[in-house]
Amino acid sequence: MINRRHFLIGASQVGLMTALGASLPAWARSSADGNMGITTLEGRDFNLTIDRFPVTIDGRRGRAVGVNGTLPAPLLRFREGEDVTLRVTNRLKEDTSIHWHGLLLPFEMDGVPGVTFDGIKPGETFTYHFPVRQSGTYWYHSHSGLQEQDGLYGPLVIDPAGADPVAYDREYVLVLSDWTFEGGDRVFAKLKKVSDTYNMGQRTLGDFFRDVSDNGLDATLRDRREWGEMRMSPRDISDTSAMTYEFLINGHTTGDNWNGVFKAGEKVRLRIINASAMTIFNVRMPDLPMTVVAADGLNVQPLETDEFQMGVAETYDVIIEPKEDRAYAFVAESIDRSGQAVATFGPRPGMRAEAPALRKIPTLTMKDMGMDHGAMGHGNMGGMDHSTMDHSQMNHATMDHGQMDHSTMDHSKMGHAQPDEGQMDHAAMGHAPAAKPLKTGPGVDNIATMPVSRLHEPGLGLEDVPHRTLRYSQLRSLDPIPDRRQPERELDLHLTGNMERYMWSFDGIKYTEVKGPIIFKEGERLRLHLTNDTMMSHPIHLHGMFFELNNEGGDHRPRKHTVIVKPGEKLSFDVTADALGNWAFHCHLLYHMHAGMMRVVQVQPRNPGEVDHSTMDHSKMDHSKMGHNNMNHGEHNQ
Ligand SMILES: [Cu+2]
Repeated sequence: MINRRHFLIGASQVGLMTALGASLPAWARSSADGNMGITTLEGRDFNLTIDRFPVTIDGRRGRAVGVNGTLPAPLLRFREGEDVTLRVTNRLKEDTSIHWHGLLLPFEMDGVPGVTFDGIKPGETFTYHFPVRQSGTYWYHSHSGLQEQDGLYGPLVIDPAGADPVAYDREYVLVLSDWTFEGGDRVFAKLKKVSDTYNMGQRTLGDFFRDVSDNGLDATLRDRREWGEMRMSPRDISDTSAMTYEFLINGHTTGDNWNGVFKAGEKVRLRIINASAMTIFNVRMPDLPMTVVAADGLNVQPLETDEFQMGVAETYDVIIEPKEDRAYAFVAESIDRSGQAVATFGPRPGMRAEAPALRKIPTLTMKDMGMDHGAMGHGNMGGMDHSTMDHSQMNHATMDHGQMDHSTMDHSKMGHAQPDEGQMDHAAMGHAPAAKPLKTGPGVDNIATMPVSRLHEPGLGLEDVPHRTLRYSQLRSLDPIPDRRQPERELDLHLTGNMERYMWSFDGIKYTEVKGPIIFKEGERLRLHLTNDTMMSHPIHLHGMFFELNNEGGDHRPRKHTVIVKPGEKLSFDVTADALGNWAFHCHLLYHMHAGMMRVVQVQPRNPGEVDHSTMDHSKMDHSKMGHNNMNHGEHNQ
């Protein structure tokens, strides 16, 4: 297959507009003029300067923190197999950093202050230098404070060393983001004070009467009562919204109308990056099917769809083939439907596609609390008849699962080796997920009592749209996964929070109060189970290593760096600990990470003389001697 990208980029108007854009002052480049292409830097050697600069967003002036004076930061283009050097100079009055999202590199180059290096001090230049070992669509962003919200993010594309299995005539990079004139620090402070500050979708009296007419008075009252007991708003889908955000495509609002051109009949590759701080987007192009060809940078078996949900930090590459002489809208709608960004693809520059109306706000149900009665029959409690259970008698607050602090247990000493065929039965080992020592408390307002797999569902709120939607269960890696071993060890992690107090954590313990990293052993094959006890979707990201999402895809499971865990969902992924060092592992909703939904994974070298635990008899182990009995989980929750 012939890759004509280089020829076309050079000859096309996109290249011309990018060149024009480069001669404009920074504030003009970032918005409102030359709304095509994106500033691009290509090669092996890069100089990036981080500073504050003025931007114009939808005609309004603001100040951004970013790279080389552009919003988003310039597109960096590497080639697989080359070594790259990036000198990053900090002109801010505060520390900064750049993390290369999704890249496989030595951990010292990963750019996470306090985890992999000290950060970049004001006035200092830090030199990143690493070999490029992969290809695809990625991005980069600050890992310091809330700078990512204020504009420090940019796209990163790596061209493959050999032939690209994806054929296309032309390509565009689309960076989706959320911008606030308030600034990240102020937004976070407001959320801490009043967590539903930006909730635009509170239930109304009109909704109540509509529910009564649809579902009857009894059902409506019961539903309301259950929600009331949980003290949550069923429309709390996102804790930020268009109340503070302008949604952007390549730095442009719908009004700014970013433009991409095509010739009818061309195959156009769109490299879509969700570089938001907080916004999960629904992406669609009305009247134009999209063929997904890559997810999180890696090729997948081509899959045609009409809409997909993108977690913060996920990337998707799609091929579109517009055939008509007309403008097409590219729509990125926020998950809570409070706003959207629309760009135009057309045969001529300057066209404007009609922006579709915002769709109805989706409403959460009990399923999103991990309490889906309807799905229980085929959940992991198959056969139980819940219809006769009196749910009202359950007191979640008193469900004390013991005083064990699971997060500090060293499973590596417990010899969970030799699982068979990936079907390890935790219940039989006394490690039943239901016995997870989590309980509600100040930092944990809910525990999913019946988490279910939701990989076969589209993103939240897309269940009833009248067209095809992408589900994680459909994704298949183009190449077989490189490590086909069964996991030697399994870990459980709960995504927890208290929405009213804006506390976010793993296993009820926020990052600043965690004792030590999660230990992986070099070369080890692990399975991580994630259970979402909260009512929100969390895009969970592991640095430094791709993981295989367990979606029944066998040797073609998709390999990802970020996965959305839906409310009330339990999912798992396998990972090979092949990258030594410290790696951040966190929710990619910026304020959730900032509030504490983060851990460090430490991949430790294997000791040559280490005992083979696989032959240990687990039944003789006395857990009471492990010293976990005196730990008070509640204390960690402050
Ligand atoms: Cu989160």
